[in-house]
Amino acid sequence: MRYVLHYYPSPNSLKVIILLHELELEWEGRVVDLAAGEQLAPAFTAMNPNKKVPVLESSVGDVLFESGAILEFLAERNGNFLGANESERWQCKQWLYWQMSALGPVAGQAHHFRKFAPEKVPYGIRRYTDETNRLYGVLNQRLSLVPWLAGPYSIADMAVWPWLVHADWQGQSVADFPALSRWYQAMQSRSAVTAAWAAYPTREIAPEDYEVLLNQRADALKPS
Ligand SMILES: N[C@@H](CCC(=O)N[C@@H](CS)C(=O)NCC(=O)O)C(=O)O
Repeated sequence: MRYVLHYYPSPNSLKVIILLHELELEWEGRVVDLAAGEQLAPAFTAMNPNKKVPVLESSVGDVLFESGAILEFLAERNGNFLGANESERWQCKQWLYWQMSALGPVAGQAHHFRKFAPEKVPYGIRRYTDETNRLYGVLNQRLSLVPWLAGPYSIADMAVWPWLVHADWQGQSVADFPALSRWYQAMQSRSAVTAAWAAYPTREIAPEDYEVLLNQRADALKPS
């Protein structure tokens, strides 16, 4: 089985790249240039009507979007990183959904208001900086009880770590949270994480290049 990952150097893509390395799968990465609007092209929209990366294709015709679903799909198909028993599996899903519904969207808004918004909105900056800080505290509490989020290492850890590599964009410091720091370093010492990070092109994109990302409404969904 071979896979193609349509991605961009962003946390939601990095989590899938880590899992592809952990599972030692055969895969090829194709960068979708978001600033150039490649995610709006009909060929991409046919794979993901939500017009966002990542998207995974398999050599037998599977096409999936939403990074959490992609992580579950690959982990289930390969029988690894989901927890070893029923209780761990539910812990894994619980923390995965927490990342997808809380940490990702909130930290993403912190990136937006602190780094990319064309106007400085103090309420938005404060709201998302503080809520991200609270979520780091939630992680710290959990990780003071268990080595990894689900107990054993799982896709939940792979989903969360990429959101912490940009802690400075969120006005946070992982070092302020002792248990989280211990876990963060344990993540960094995994060879799959190192390999994923090494191949992850960091891009500094000027705010004006984000025009296409910041100004989409429903009419951006019309076929072009
Ligand atoms: N919930 C989605 C979020 C995907 C997402 O927001 N992707 C961003 C990059 S991190 C994107 O493709 N943005 C392009 C756009 O908004 O036009 C997932 O986890 O896959």
